[in-house]
Amino acid sequence: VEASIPEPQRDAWTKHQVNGFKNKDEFENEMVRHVETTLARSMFNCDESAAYSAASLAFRDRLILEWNRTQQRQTFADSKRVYYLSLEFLMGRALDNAMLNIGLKDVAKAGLSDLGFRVEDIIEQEHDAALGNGGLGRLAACFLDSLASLNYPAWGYGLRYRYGIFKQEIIDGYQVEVPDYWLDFNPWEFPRHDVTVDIQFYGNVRKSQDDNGRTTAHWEGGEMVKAVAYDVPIPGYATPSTNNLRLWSSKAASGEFDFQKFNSGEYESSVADQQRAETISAVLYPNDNLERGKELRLKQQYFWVAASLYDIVRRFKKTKRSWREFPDQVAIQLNDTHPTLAIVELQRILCDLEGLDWDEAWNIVQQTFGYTNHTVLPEALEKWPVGLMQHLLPRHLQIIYDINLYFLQKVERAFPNDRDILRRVSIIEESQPKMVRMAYLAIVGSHKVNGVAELHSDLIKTTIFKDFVEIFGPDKFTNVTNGITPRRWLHQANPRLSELISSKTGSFDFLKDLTLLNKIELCINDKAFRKEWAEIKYANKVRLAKYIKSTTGVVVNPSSLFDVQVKRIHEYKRQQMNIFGVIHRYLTLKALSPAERKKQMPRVSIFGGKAAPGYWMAKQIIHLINNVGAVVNNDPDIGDLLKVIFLEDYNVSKAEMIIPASDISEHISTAGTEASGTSNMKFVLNGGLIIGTCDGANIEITREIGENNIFLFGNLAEDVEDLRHNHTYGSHSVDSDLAKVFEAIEKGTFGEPHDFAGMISAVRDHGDYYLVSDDFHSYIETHHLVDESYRNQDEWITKSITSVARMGFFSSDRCINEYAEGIWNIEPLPVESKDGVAKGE
Ligand code: GFP
Ligand code: GFP
Repeated sequence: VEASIPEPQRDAWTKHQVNGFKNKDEFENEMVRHVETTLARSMFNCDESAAYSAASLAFRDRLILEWNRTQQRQTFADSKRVYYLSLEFLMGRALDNAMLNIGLKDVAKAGLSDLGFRVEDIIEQEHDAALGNGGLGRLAACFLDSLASLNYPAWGYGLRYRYGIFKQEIIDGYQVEVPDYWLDFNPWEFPRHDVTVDIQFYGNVRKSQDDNGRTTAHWEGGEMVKAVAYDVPIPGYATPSTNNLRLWSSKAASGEFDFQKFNSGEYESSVADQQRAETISAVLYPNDNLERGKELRLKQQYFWVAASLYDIVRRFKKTKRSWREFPDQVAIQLNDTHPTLAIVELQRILCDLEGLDWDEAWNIVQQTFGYTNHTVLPEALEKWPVGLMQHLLPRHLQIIYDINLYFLQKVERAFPNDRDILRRVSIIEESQPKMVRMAYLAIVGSHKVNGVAELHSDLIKTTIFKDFVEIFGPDKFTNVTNGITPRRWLHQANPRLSELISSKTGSFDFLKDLTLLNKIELCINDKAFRKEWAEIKYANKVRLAKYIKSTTGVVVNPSSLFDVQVKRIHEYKRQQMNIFGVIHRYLTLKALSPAERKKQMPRVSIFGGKAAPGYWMAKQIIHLINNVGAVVNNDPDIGDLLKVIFLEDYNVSKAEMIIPASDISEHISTAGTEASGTSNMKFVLNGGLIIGTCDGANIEITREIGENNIFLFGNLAEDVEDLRHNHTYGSHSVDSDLAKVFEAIEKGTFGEPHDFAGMISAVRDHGDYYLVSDDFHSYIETHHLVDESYRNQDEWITKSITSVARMGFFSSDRCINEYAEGIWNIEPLPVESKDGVAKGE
């Protein structure tokens, strides 16, 4: 492209080339220009919201210049790219992240100050981009940050939901869901009205034969919907590399509005078409770890996958390479089974549209895809009714049948004497109705399958995917332990701690190589360092205490032990055990004499998290937490000894404030249920200790930081099956302390007991699937240990510093490098700066 521009024109373009601001003066220039022109305001009516808009536009302009250069560099280099397909990208706020990654926060701070604003206030104006439920979506966001920071040529592909995850309000102790309309003003996206794809649904399949007897399938008729691309630039840290997150939005294929229909009097039906099309990208499904099997969800999945593959294939075709080279140029990672239809779609493109043989096409498909599993919970494994698939995607169902046929033939040859294996591993479940098992399809169509922490990767090999390990061999299955980006989860969330660490390690290099954190262990006896360390934690707690006061009215003492559990509300994550433990603590305190009480360690129990709107039990847990708070926080016998707080509408930006303020945080899932967890990593990285079960990444965290620095409790994953069996067939009595907790609830101590009958009977009468009673004693004992440890502040700080020092492994940079080498086979694209020096190394 470049070579084809004639010299004189090229000179004109070059002469007027736009350069981003580099200093305070230029930044202020940009600010004022945006206020006065883009926003049509002036110094007399520029409030904080307008200042946020202008500052964001100034940074956005800078980002897009680097974005353009990065994309051009990648196109010319023509090297392999990775595409991360995820239905969720839980990005949070962008301005602070952009300032820090570009390295111009100080410039912005000074510039804003000149214009009469505090940078912290301006950052607070931004609405979170909340296009995700929880861990899976936030992991995708951390991966984008690492991919760009490490200079990998990588794109994310997702959906541009008009409504992200709902906003949570707590009214009379209950969760109420309010729509999150976040797109009113979003300076971080670039609409690409020229990048559109027509997506087909429904219709039927016709087969034709050519002269050579070759059959071709033609998918005809049905309905068209248009996908429009929106690009979100993703800046790397301390490198000019700026990658792309492309989000698709749905529109009626006929354009805005069908005038033919309008003129013929069908006004309403013309509007209805438009609305039906736009519904596809309207909402993020608010379920985590539960699949509901709704048609619209399947439509979302195909819409996004088809648009993304069209785009990927189009880009590949520009290189004029042969199809055989596709897997050398393209790696596609499936974030969970949600994008599994991409496997079928690529096979369809290659066979039906490009005319490749089945085997050749299938070879390409398998080499291209990798699949990441995030859960072993059966209720979260996706299955789609065959009838629905037939109706919505008739050609895809045929291809799935063929994939399954060839796969089962292979299995039959390998295991001639095992009839049952065919039934077990079939992509089609012979149930009523028949179902397509998406995880099996993902395994069969990928060259690598990975879990997200060691225990989880072992579990998938020995339980849900056991047969597939037999069939494909163990090498197809691998582990990549999750990680988090230290840019957001240390540098941005805890600037003072980041600064302190840099003063001891000599630079901010640890943000690019987190293993450098180990240098701070050498300062473990440095008095001034330890003092500053403790002061930072205290200041973060003061900030959270202020926030608690302003949002809930409850006054908490920042010297108390802050105990935090923030994450989606789910029985397997066991917030119910936590609140039962809090009630136990309350009852114990009440039973003490005033003199004895004074000796107890004051606690603040902080909860936050959303419940899926249809998940009744999770909502009851929220209700109980709030009711317990209402009683405990107003009990004059208790005072500062115990406060119970539920923070409304937990999201990424709140996490950035809450996590640095925690002394102890809870990661207490039933062993074997939490695939990894990533907030455990964030808390430890910010100097908080954790209490947890031997589950997910807790195990590897323990290995890295040492057993003395973590509070582990509870039954092990290997014992869970037997315990559950005993609950059902043996005698099962509730732990005696827990029984007292139930008694208090049933007496009405925390409001209408009837409301919590379901929570209690799940444990007492329905088999206690999540082993709350089995683990309760050890949970309570371990909390006593936490209290005792916290009394010895000196030792506590030693644990805190030691833990942070040993967290290097949990950077998402390590994680992305493992994917790049072990699954994607891609290399970073070095960046040459103008003076010829490689940057971003
Ligand atoms: C991408 C970007 C374009 C850019 C080209 C080449 O296009 O803006 O001009 O790369 O640098 F979107 P595709 O790869 O999507 O064609
Ligand atoms: C899921 C798993 C978590 C895991 C994340 C990221 O999270 O254990 O850490 O994926 O791999 F459950 P949710 O989306 O369910 O929060």
